[in-house]
Amino acid sequence: MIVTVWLSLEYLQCLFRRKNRGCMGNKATAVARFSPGMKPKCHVKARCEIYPRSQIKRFPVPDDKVPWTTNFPEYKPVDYTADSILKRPVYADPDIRTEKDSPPLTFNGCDGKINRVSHMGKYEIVDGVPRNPQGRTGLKGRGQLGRWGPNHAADPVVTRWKMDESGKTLNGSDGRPVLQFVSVQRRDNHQWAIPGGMVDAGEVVTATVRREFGEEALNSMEMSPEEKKRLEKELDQLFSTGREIYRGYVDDPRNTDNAWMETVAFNFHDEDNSCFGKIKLCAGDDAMNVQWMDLSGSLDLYASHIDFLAEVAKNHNASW
Ligand code: RP5
Repeated sequence: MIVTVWLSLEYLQCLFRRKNRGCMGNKATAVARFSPGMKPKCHVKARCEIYPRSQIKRFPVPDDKVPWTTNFPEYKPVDYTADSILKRPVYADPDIRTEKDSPPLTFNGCDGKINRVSHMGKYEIVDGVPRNPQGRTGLKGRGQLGRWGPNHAADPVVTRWKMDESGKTLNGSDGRPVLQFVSVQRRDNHQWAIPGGMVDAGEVVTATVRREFGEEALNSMEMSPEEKKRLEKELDQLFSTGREIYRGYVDDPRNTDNAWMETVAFNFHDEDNSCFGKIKLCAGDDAMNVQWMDLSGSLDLYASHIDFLAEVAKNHNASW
């Protein structure tokens, strides 16, 4: 189902709660939602041995000990929150375990403009802090993540068919046509990824995908006001239709027992290359490179981004 405007689930939840209405912004206006059936798998990258951008070693968690329901008496997760997070940048929560006089956070709800609702349903609060709904990670605290509980992101999967110079679609070894997507190389770990990013407080996810694509794949932050205006028009066309392909937990290496990434991923597909043909890719912000990359099951991408692409390939009956 192609949708033109989304009203996010979390926005509805906030509306029904009749409080903290600014939580997801007020801009979305109509309901039309695709419900993907994709479920997250058992997290693997969220148990990576060395925590990103640190020397911290996670407590090893074997596959069968990931669920909180499995008894694991020897479990002693390392406690780690990066100094940069403890310094309280705008997007970071207070350290609620030590700053006892800080105002309580509204878990499983909306805290002013901050959305603390999980796409995965209600999460547990244990010893005053949220518990990762996908299970143990070998590390407690927030690591590199600013929020306790869900840290919300949005991911634009921008696709086109791979064509030769005459405009003929090219097939892969399985005989199916090859799709390409806009991929960025992350500055922090040099891994290729979908150009997604964090949802700002009060922002709707449809605005986040557009903003992040502009910043990371088109370098909009470095543009003059005139160039930005022109780009806005092109992006209007580009992002006017899309399909939600995933909503939920991300197997991100930054996840901890108490803080984790969640996303809403959308596919924006340009069937005849009429939109993207006009737009020049240029890496910006957190991205060091950008390129059209062939979709394939053998790609090694950041977090669980490969799973989103598998869904896109399936939807378009593309080579995989
Ligand atoms: C992933 O991290 C999400 O899928 C999204 O692509 C990304 C957002 O984090 P930053 O790129 O802003 O670090 O979990």
